Amino acid sequence: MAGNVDALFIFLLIVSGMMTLLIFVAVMYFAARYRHRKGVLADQIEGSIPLELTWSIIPFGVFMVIFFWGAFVYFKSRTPPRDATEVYVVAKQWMWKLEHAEGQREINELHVPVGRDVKLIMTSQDVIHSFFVPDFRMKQDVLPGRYTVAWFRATKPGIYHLFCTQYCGTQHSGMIGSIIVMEPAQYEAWMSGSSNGPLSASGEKIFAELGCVTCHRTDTQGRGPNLQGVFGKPVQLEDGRIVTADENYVRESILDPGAKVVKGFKPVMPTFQGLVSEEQLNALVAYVKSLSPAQSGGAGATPAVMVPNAAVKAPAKGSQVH
Ligand SMILES: [Cu+2]
Repeated sequence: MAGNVDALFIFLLIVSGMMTLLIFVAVMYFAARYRHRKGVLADQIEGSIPLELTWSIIPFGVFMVIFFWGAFVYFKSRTPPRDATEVYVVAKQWMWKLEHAEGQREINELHVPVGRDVKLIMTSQDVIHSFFVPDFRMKQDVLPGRYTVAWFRATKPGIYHLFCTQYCGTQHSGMIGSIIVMEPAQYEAWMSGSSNGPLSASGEKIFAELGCVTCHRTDTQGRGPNLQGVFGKPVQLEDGRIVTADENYVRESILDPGAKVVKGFKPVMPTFQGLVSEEQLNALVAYVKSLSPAQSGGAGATPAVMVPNAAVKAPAKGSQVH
């Protein structure tokens, strides 16, 4: 994104610089031209339509260019590509804990291959932090209690600074790290080092240990929804709303199961608030995500609504609340 951001920034600087120059020159010219002279009375000018139109239309055009250009850059930087590699980030006073979807864990360091899209799914264990990589022109606040997302694609191997830019306590200034961008071959070698197995596999283990499997069965007989193929799809809720099953939805459903109950189910799930760590939550989210392989299928994936418990009669066609 650096090239895009810089081009827009330089354009803004040039436009601002030109306006500043124009205003200063005009102030000095008018001050000299219309200075007070003994015995000379000023002409009263009642206005000029062409002049007013000119100074309305030209700035309007310039502002619209800035608006659309800025919106384009913003949407691009806010929308992670669908096939991006995922890295889970947990911020805490005062360090960054990172875990690759493949299972590698790191502290204050993130190794990535050059040329690959990397999506960061971030949360905080305590206060608000902010993930800032100036070289990538990328900054995203990291909040407790929810996920925020950012992405980048490193284009040159090297080591880049990572800062926390949200004042987060005594050692805030020490909350720094590096993004280490490697050649793909080098990265593969690094990857083949220590690993705890894929994050989704850890999630599957936690899913079994916490007994989630007893209700979230892979058929339609469970007391909870079958989670196969749910991630990334719209979900119809008991109160008629339709939400998308994204990372934040899965997270909320684990910590506050009563908040969004799936249509056809009872709010019987207990909360896991305080029972699972941020890392375990990330693993669970990765696991639920791994149950939807169509996720990587792109925009063509067919939307599906969670299948309610077989005992509850499915709503007749066309009667769904939208
Ligand atoms: Cu911080």
